[in-house]
Amino acid sequence: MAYFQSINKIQYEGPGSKNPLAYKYYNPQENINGKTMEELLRFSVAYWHTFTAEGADPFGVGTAIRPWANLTGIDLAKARAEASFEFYEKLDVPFFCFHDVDIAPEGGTLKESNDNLDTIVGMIKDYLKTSKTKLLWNTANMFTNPRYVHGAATSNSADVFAYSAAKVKKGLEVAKELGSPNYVFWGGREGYETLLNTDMKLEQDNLARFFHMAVDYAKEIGYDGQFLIEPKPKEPTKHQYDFDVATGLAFLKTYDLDQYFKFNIEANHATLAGHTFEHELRTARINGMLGSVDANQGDVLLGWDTDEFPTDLYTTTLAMYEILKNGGLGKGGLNFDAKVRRGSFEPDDLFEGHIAGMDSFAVGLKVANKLIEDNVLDGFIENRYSSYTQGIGKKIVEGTTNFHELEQHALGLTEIKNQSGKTERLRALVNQYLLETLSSVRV
Ligand code: XUL
Ligand code: CO
Repeated sequence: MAYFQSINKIQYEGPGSKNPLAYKYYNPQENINGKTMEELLRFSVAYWHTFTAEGADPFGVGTAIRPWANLTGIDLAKARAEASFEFYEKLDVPFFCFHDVDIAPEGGTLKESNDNLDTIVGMIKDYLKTSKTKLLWNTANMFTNPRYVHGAATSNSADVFAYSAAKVKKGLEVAKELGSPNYVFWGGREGYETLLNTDMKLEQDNLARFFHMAVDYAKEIGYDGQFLIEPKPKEPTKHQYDFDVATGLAFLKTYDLDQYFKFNIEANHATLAGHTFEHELRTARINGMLGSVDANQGDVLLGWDTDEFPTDLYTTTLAMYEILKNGGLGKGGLNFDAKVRRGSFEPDDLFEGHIAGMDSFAVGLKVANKLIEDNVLDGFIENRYSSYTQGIGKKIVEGTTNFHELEQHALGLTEIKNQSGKTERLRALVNQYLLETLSSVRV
């Protein structure tokens, strides 16, 4: 059965096209430096926003019109799974991601929930045999059910800790069964509301114990996917322990976990932490910890996670710059952890949202590639730090000097010459590259 009957396979029609259901810039087979756009961008559909969510917000019920809306329970789950593969094929997208509860309803007991999960995982496994679209990552939802009111691995209740362990154990088995290259940990309620009732040290120690047990279990069952931590500073808890990449990295290093994990960086989480998206990507990249990306955008006027489809070309350019400088995303991808607005309730909007996001990242890729090819920023940066390539600077970098020698050097200085950082010139250059790329692809 077709769920999106009026929609044909989305084709690349080029920038001249006015067809809302066509790619204008994302041309999957286009070659960028020896790799196709499809290989470099590794787009993924987030199951929860696209097939499970119904457009509810804290003030109102769902508005979404969905072709599976008349169904309930496991039949609804089966219809969504069926529809999802039709959607991936029509969009021609290589990956998808899910939480356990997105794909199958929770039962009255853990055993019933696992049985429901097995039913849908079995269906997905069959689809994967013939579908070009593969699983990018899966994860366990440990934040929706009331049992997680005080957290999962950081809950004050050892029973909740155990229940959470059982969920991740099952999640790792599913990841192995479906050949998932990554497994994600987003600490949904791993944080606190008030320090007045919180043993922060025990909670963080327990979180680390939980991660070590997950690493051990993956080894035990022979699951070799990449483990990813997804930082977020707040929401739903007031303070989340995985605040941002730097905090996450300190945590991983403190508990000897850094060799087992990388980061899944989400644009809107970066901005909630008071950082730019590219700051988080750069922090992960320079530490060899950039694993995957949740590609969305926030709203500068709103202080919460709005999970919008990414359309800001300046940001997609700077993000793709970091990703290309990282040598790509390896096993990771660009997952659209993004939802259409509540007012965009028609099924077509699901396609148009993804097309907008994919085209925006395709433009970002082209511009970033050109910036790197022409050595625009690297050349400038290299020159800016040239004082470290000779004389006393070289000695600092090589670790062959000390405070005595540096003092002598300073005493001998008659003047210190600084150069302009040229922020405005560089920003204007990025604009120029953006506009030139856009005009050169216009047919
Ligand atoms: C929540 C969020 C999650 C994770 C997966 O803000 O980003 O959907 O991506 O649990
Ligand atoms: Co996310």
